Amino acid sequence: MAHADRITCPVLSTRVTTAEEAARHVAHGMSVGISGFTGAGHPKAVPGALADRIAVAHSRGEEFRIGLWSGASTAPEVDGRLAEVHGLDKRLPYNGDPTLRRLINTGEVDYVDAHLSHTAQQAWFGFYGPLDVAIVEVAAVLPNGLLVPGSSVGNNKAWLERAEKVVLEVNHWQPRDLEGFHDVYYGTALPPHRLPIQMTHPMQRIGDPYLRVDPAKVVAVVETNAPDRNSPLNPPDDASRDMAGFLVDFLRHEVAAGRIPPNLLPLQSGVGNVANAVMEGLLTAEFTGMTAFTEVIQDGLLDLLDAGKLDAVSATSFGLSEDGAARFLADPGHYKGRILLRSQEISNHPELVRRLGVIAINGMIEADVYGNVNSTHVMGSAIMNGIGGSGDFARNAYLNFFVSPSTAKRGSISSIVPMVSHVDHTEHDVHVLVTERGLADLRGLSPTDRADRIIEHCAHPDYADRLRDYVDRAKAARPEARHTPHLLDEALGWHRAFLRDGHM
Ligand code: 0RQ
Repeated sequence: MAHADRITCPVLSTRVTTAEEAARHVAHGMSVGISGFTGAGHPKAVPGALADRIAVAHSRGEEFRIGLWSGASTAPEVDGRLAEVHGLDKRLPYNGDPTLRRLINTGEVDYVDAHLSHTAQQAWFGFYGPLDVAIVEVAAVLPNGLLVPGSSVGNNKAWLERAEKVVLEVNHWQPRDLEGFHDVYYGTALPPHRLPIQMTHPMQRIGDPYLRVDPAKVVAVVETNAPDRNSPLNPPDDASRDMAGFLVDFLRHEVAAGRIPPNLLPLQSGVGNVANAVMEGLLTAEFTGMTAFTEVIQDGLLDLLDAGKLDAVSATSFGLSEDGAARFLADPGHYKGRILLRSQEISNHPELVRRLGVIAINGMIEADVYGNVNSTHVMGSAIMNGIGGSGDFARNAYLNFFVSPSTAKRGSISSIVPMVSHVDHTEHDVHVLVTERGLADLRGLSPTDRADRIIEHCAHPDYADRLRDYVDRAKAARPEARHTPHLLDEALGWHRAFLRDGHM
């Protein structure tokens, strides 16, 4: 792991040290900004060394907990380790780690679940208080001190700018050829000095290929050679394939109706198996010349690039399986010029999502009969992951889809309910719902027409009659209040029943 080829800046090469030494710059009560997005580009060594320090401090009866800010989800060696040692008191803006989820849900860790496009701006203007240390993974440090980013950009620009002290991890696993894959926008400013973002195509470059850092702030440079998390993707099951089929047919229908062009509009898809199944569906569909303006590059997007169906993709991060990563690492040059990684404030920017006319596809936990969507909470109170980028894209998309199996927990929960137990996307933000039962196009419909369509096309047959009965009785109960009919005593009764009896 000779650092000569990766750390060529004379000033910063004098700061090379161990993860243990670097972790000493973090103390109890500090806020720490780390790189990382969906298991890609997180620091691999310093968080573990920090967790060890925290465990030792706790064993001596000393307090040691920090606030942790990231791009999005990280990996077990970051969130998992720091949660295991009870080293976190605050976390933002997204978490997908099960150990940390438990601590958030028991109230040990304060969690600020925020739109991913908002965090950089909110941190920059001090909404979260000061940022003490940034720990950022990069692929290389150039002679002039510029940084070649790694497999995600996330909030790295903001953390490098805002933090008092900076720790860099230079990961030899990240391909050196990543240089040229990034586009980091340095044009953000405080209103009224903010200018329109000059982008009219997903692949337009508007920034620099490098991250900047003030060398005077860099207190440690740590070398690593460790892979991204590369979580496995299950092959799509029948339900995912059915949902993908409905969605692709609907796109076909929209093209035929002249509402979207034959090469579609830039695609955004959430992470997970349904999203990947949709990409698989597009692989065998007739569309060519597609583009993606999205957050995360999963294997399905690589497949579409390889098949020549997708021209290019703009994102903030990779989120590949082991196979996908191996394919990319075998020949990064094959993808150069067709993949651009940007800061998440740009990859998810509402101004750009609206301008480009994005088609957004995201998962949900539940929807109600009127089209409100809950993406984050189980039974109203327990957080699953977070809103992530779904709100950035859904509200501003030209066309959006929310997808989910019609039931959860082996049929004991209906994903279509009388009233959602938490709202992330209001009825106004939701265009199309898809389950394995069918697809409900809600555009232009009144609430009661939406209810008819959702129950008919998306609800599971075990629950559909009861949903219809709910709406009918709600209409009858208050003839003067039939716009969005509800029975307030019953609206959350299905959730109550599940908590009481284990079945809706
Ligand atoms: O729990 O694993 O314990 O069984 O939720 O559900 O069906 O596997 O679906 O992995 O696609 O996740 C909304 C959570 C869906 C995800 C959500 C339980 C279910 C299972 C997962 P178990 P599935 P997915 C860009 C976009 C918000 C962020 C976002 C998400 C688990 O899509 O986090 O969109 N979205 N980001 O059993 C109780 C219900 C349930 C339920 C599912 N109705 N009640 N539990 N589950 N429905 C990416 C980023 O932002 C980074």
